[in-house]
Amino acid sequence: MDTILNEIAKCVEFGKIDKASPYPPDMKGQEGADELTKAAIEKGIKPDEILEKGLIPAMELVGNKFSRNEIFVPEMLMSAKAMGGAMKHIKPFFSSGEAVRKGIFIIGTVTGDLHDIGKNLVAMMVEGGGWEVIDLGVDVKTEKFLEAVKDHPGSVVGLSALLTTTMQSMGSTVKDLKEQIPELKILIGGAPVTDDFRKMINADFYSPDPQGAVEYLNSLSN
Ligand code: B1M
Repeated sequence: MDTILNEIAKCVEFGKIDKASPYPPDMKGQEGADELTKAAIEKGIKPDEILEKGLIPAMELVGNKFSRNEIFVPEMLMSAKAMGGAMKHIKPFFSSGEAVRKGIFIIGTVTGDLHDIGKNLVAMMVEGGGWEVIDLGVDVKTEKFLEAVKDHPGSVVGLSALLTTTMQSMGSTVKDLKEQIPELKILIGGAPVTDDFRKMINADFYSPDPQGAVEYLNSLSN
């Protein structure tokens, strides 16, 4: 059983989505995360086990390599896509309650900001870390975050901003959300954002990269 989980983990680590995918070149023609996950489920391996022993450790490896600048955005996107290939077989078990997630993470790019590449990476890594992710997209108004949090009590919010101008809306979103739901945990990130800025706007945590976001969320779920 461990062999197939190791193979799934390897596919995610190196971005092998499915058999048809030519990437990475040295795995061309081999089955990918998609086929192997389907096979693992057919063999009776529990979706939780595939997630915990295959996908999560692989995404952790990817996140750490990215933080150490050993891999870059394109490689990380391929890993996230491979994870997506595996997750499509696992997701139905979450809805049926057979598999459990660590919590709910609501993420969006703040009002006025259309940049979503970094936000999408964070969303995919957090999902790979075992969380349910609700992605509200770009240019998200405070009201939309508020509505989502009210629909999902106990969730954690993530805000991304890429423009110095939209850092202002990040500040007002944090202020408004905290006024309405003081206990809400808010994580922020994005190229111009810093930990000093986080302190200034009273958000709970700043992460410069997706792996830091996953680690923060996991610290909340423990
Ligand atoms: Co824009 N843009 N852009 N742009 N753009 C920047 C950000 C800019 C620095 C370029 C420049 O001038 N050198 C500049 C901002 C300057 C400033 O604010 N001081 C800029 C500008 C000015 C603009 C426009 C105003 C240009 C114009 O129209 N005149 C305009 C604004 C549109 C708007 O948002 N309202 C604009 C538009 C665009 C495009 C639409 C063309 C496109 C976005 C496409 C898309 O996202 N779908 C775009 C792009 C691609 C960029 C650059 C080139 C790349 C951004 C990116 O995706 N980086 C960027 C210049 C640059 O960075 N070289 C630039 C890769 C991504 C993986 O990194 O998003 O930082 P990043 O995410 C990282 C971390 O920050 C972190 O994790 C990720 C992985 O490590 N992270 C989080 C991100 N969110 C997080 C959340 C977390 C935790 C970590 O927790 C919740």
